[in-house]
Amino acid sequence: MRVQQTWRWFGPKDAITLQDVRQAGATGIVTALHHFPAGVAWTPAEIAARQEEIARGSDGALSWSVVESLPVSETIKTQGADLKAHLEAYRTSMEALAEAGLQVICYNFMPVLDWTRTDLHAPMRHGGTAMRFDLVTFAAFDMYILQRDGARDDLPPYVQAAAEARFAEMTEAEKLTLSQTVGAGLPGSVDQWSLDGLRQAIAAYDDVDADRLRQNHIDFLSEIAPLAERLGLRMCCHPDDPPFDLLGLPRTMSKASDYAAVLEAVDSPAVGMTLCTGSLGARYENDCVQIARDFAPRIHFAHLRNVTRDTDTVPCSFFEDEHLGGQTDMVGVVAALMDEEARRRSEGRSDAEIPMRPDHGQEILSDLGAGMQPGYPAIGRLKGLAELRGVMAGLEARTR
Ligand code: DNO
Repeated sequence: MRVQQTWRWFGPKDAITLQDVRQAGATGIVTALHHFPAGVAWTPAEIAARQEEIARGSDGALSWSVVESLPVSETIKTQGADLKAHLEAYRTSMEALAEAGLQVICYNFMPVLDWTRTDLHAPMRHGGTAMRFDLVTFAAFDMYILQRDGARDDLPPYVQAAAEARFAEMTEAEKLTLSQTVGAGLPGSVDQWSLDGLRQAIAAYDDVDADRLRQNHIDFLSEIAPLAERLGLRMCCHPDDPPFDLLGLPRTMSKASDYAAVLEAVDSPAVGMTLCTGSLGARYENDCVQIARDFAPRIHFAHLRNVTRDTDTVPCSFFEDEHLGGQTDMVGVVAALMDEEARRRSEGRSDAEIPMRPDHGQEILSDLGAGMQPGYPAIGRLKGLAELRGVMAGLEARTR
């Protein structure tokens, strides 16, 4: 079977074991040294220890195939004081990872918050739960819990009015859960934010508008691309999730033209995209099949996931649908990835295989109440992977 099937594993603390991952049928592990704060160089010893854990826990069946994420610090994103040291630490980590045999490194360039949801367990009609981003609830957080200056100016009037009504109805417990959900740092995010910490982090972007942020991203890539090329690394930027501005902060990797601008500015095969259909799919004009085809040679990693939007507007509310449900043509995306793999193979490229992972999953069956990492339940992801594997097998059979 083509397209390397991987699984995100959060390290020894993950409630899902490597033996579970084997039973799900994945052949590669996606992980990171989550205990290293952004800006601190990863050490060869810790990288080796993680590789050994993976080999030992899976009886040698699995290995670490993708780094997600090597986080880019706020200092690099804003070009703050200590920029040089942070870039140096990043390059040191890249060197150590390459030395250990890792080649694919995912990162993102979202200011302050990584992926953001307002409800981690929204009930679905089938009895399971899914994650949801609700624009009105998020606005209630922004206006009344964070009490951000200027929040109203960044929100459409109808959202402001609805947020006022929603906040008035919320219990204290719901308000607390909402702050924790937005600010508490979902898996893979760089930091855990208190409200004050969040306000300070936002203030660091006072002079960073969208153009500045995009330029800072290009500067960052220009700094690391020559090294990545030399080391044989493939850097791949994850899209903004959700793919529109939040908290008055610019987001500049939200649509095809954003990727085009950055990937053209740093035109290196070592610099590319993490195709996340769930993130991009939350913006109605993002046609993920077209994006997969247009950016194919620069796609180094894929997150396959589906969303259903409440409205075709930007910004909008959405929930995480089943992998083959939702509004993205998943069969079309998988076909595009498989065509690209075939093209690379015909060129004899060593990076022909594009690692993918079933991204997120709804909580179903024994996932419910099991307290796994939000978005990363065992059964929901296993179901997503099985469905995607079925799509791949079907597509492959048609070419025989
Ligand atoms: C969420 C993930 C993201 C992703 C980072 C990549 O589930 O897809 O947190 O890991 O944005 O840097």
